[in-house]
Amino acid sequence: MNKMVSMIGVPMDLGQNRRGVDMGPSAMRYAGLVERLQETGCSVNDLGDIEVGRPEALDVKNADNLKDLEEVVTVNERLADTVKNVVQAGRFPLILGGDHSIAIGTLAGVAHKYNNMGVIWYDAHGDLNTGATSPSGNIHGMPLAVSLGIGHPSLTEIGGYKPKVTPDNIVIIGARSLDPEEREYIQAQGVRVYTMHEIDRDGMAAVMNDAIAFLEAKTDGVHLSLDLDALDPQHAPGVGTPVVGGTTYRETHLAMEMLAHRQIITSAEFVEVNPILDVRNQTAEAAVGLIGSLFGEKLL
Ligand code: NNH
Ligand code: MN
Ligand code: MN
Ligand code: MN
Repeated sequence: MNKMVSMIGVPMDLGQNRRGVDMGPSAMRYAGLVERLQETGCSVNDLGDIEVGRPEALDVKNADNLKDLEEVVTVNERLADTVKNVVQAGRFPLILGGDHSIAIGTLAGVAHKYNNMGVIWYDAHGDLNTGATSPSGNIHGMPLAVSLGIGHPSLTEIGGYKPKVTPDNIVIIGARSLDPEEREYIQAQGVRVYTMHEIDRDGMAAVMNDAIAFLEAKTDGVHLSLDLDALDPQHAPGVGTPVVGGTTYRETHLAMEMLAHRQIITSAEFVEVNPILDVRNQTAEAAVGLIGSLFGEKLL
């Protein structure tokens, strides 16, 4: 694992309805993220936050069932640029959200470096919608589709190229809320999905062994996109779209510890932390603990 970390906050809340997720980056910093990383031997460069327009100041539009498309594009172009520079400098990009629409910019910034970028999408949801299939018009339900080159051109072309990833190089872990067209896409493309069923049945260790072996064999870099709503709301209540029946705190730590052990992650983002909906910053604290495990923090 590359321990030269450049941290980027993205206080984005335009990709979904509920305000508050824009405070995610500060909540994670407040929960001691930098110190935690330093304790695990990382050299941390906090680049601060990407500028995001205030909803009150924006002329909010919903054309093509894509809420706030223009500003989401602008922010993601900025993020893609910043992440690209971090990658080119040989450092590890760690992105703090913000809603999950920021994965569009992160992947745009990271994937140009790799020929076969792998992605682990750790999420209760598939995020495979487009304006045409989305039940909500919220762009945070679309970033994986966009990164696969599907959706509105102003999103898929962010960073100046597409696609960022291919369907055979992604794994989704923790899914339990997939929309009908997301299921169709997954089945048609044969996307590897470990739903909560596989996690319950085989255990997180078996699922992670399988996912890591699969990606290790065919990719030259792996991005971890971790949506805190993958965790059960008992363990991560501070998210905008909680779904019961999620992974536990320990299961998710185990997943991070196995990723640390196998050294396959080359970039990561932790998204959807919403302090307004949280209980005493518990979700941000969980995220910080998980990041510690990802960077090799040991229990003994
Ligand atoms: N699938 C729903 C949608 O597209 C919900 C997405 N919500 C998320 N995704 N939090 O991770 O609107
Ligand atoms: Mn998500
Ligand atoms: Mn590439
Ligand atoms: Mn989600």
